[in-house]
Amino acid sequence: MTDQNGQTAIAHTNIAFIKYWGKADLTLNLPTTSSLSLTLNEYYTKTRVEEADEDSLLINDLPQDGKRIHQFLDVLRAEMGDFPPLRVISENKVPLSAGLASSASSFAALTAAVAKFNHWDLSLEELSRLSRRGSGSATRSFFAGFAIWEKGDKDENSYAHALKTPDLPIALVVCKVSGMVKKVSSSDGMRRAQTSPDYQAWVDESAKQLDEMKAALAAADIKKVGEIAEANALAMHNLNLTAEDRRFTYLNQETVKVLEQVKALRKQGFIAYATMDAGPNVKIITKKDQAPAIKEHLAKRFRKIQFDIATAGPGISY
Ligand code: 2P0
Repeated sequence: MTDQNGQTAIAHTNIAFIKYWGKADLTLNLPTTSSLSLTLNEYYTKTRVEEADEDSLLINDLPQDGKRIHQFLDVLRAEMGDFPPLRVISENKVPLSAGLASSASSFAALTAAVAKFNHWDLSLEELSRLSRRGSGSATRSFFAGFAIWEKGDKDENSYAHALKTPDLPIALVVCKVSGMVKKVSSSDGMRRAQTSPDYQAWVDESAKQLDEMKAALAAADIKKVGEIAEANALAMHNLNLTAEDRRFTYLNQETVKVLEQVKALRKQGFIAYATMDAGPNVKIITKKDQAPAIKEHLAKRFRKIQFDIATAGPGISY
């Protein structure tokens, strides 16, 4: 939506099936691995930018410390040319900072809104590249369905693109284990994970898993997609537990109980594979027609956990 004073963009969040968990360059925010994600229909950020006296940030009507946004806007000014101070007004339909990657949709929407506001004529890949400096996972939120963030080795070649796949009846059962704000930021978590003796092995394995994942998606083999995603995620969380520089975990006892049920569901013949991000929530990869039964199975056993069913979502819109 464009009007005389501002510009609005909507970006949906994404869940990585092959994770980004480590940085090769802190300033440019280059990752150690390429990553692959599914954009989700149910969670998104709507961001409006307006000319103002100074850069500021409002999320769901609450004023925020806008330091990270201000720094990112300054990166955009340095890269693309100066523009006036902006008031950033964000409406977030993503549970904040609990491992549902609100920074992905936030920085994607912000990058797109700023670009439109300034009449920059950029491709989705160019927008993706710019958004990386705000948050790595944002690179993948410009595209509908599956996206791959190619790690690259310099500023120019580290961005995401859409991955064409056959029409997959894939769904996620999102288990909101805890709405608590995470104690270890993603950036700090990655830095610590990179001190694990297992880190290089995870990087090497991730490249193989990405190739296998592409093949599984091309074959529309949701079971295989789930198997690879779960192995990649569990290995990522193992890095946190084996960090030399202060081991930690985002997972809690409820997470572990849900993981145990995911295994039980598989024994019953369901397609059900888990992935977790920088928080205790579990996202269960399954087929659309199995998602309601999985949700029901879990809802009976975990009265305090909220469950959602999420499906593939659209790319950026204005
Ligand atoms: C991902 N996560 O691939 C991984 C898996 C969380 C776990 O990307 O430091 O907020 O802003 O580039 O993108 C979350 O990290 O990190 C994330 P920064 P970001 O989705």
